[in-house]
Amino acid sequence: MTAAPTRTGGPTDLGALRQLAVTTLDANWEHDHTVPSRTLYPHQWSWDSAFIAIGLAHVRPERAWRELASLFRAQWADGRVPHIVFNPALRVGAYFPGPELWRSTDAQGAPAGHTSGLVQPPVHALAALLAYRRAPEPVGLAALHELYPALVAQQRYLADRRDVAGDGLVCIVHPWESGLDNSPAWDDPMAAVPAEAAVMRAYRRHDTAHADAAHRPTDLDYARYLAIVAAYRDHGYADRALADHPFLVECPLFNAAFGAAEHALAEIAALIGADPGPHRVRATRITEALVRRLYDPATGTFQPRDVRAGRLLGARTVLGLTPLILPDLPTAQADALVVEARSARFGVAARMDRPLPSHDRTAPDFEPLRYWRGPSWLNIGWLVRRGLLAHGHPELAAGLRRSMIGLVAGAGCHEYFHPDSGAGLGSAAFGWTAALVLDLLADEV
Ligand code: 2M8
Repeated sequence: MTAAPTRTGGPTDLGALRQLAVTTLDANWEHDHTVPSRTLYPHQWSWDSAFIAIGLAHVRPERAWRELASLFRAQWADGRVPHIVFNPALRVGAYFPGPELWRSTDAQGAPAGHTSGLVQPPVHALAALLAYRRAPEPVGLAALHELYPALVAQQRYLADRRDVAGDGLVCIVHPWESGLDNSPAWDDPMAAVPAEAAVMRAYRRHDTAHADAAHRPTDLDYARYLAIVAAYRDHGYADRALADHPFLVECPLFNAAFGAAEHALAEIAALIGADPGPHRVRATRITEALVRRLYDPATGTFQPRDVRAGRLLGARTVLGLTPLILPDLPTAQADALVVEARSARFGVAARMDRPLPSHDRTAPDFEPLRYWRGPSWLNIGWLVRRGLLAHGHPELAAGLRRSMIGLVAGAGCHEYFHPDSGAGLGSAAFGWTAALVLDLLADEV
């Protein structure tokens, strides 16, 4: 196992590690879903639920299916799966921004309960497939039958309503949709969003009451987040008039997940007796569009595209590595991503001396403590490891796996980790960290 310098609080052996992960998931279980964190994120989050279902399938398979089913019950009529499903039992102010800011129930086609109006990377079909593989019976196949139409509708929403540039890729309309909220990837398009930090005096941020403000997005970030939400909400979360929207970006991770979902749906379709053909065709088209529009031969990695400005964004973040999860990524691009992953920027190796960071660790704006601007996150490492396996790099995948297990063994099920010391940061009992470490432990290498 990777050495764990200056970390404290982690379990002592792999059995204890597994137990800690199960206990964390059990403690975060809330009637029909798992909260990412009891303190910071007490509602249901979309891509968290997908990652969590992958881990639950190992230990509480019935809950894995309930987790996905409860999320998809909040799906909108247009097929969008909201990024937050609010728990009505919680007090006003339990999370900011809460239902009073989103006002989803005023929007056409929204469900009766309160949700956000944004989406997150569509990793759910992959999660359903993996959950099925770990726990096929007794309910697995029936659950796939139930989920399949909803998963197809989720993809249809993205393909039909969010291809703003008409190039076959999905556009995200808010940094929150990427899941990597304050990544340096978004600094340029965010700088163009008019807002002033002072507007935050009118609100009470919930996150900074539970986590160190120096580890979180700034007030100016939040002022811009709210301005973008207001722009979308005030158009009823309709995607028709997006040309004037203040933030329009094609994200490599989001689109890689979009393509991976079609690959997973092809397999699910075959399992339930539906036609996998159309999913395979769509998967091929998405990979082609991703390579054509987001691969930058000059840097040898994938870069987000700012659709408003009509150009690729320059920051080299870990987002660029994630198209590796596409099994049909051409060899030239896959090889280039492996070079990028092994570079001093990201340090992936058969024996890693430091965890995979979320941003280029040689960049001047690398911030080891601030959320998605440097710290190491298990969900991203888990995706990159899958990609390395898919493209024939088992030694690198094994190095990354050992590094991730070492992080949790050293510090516990933290939300994110210091990219040098591995110290635990953010929530100390985080859902997807617990779930994904269970999945990593279940694999041999
Ligand atoms: C973080 O995002 C939320 C907003 O959606 C927040 O900062 O309050 C991100 O890390 C996101 O990827 C994650 O899904 C969410 C819940 O864990 O927290």
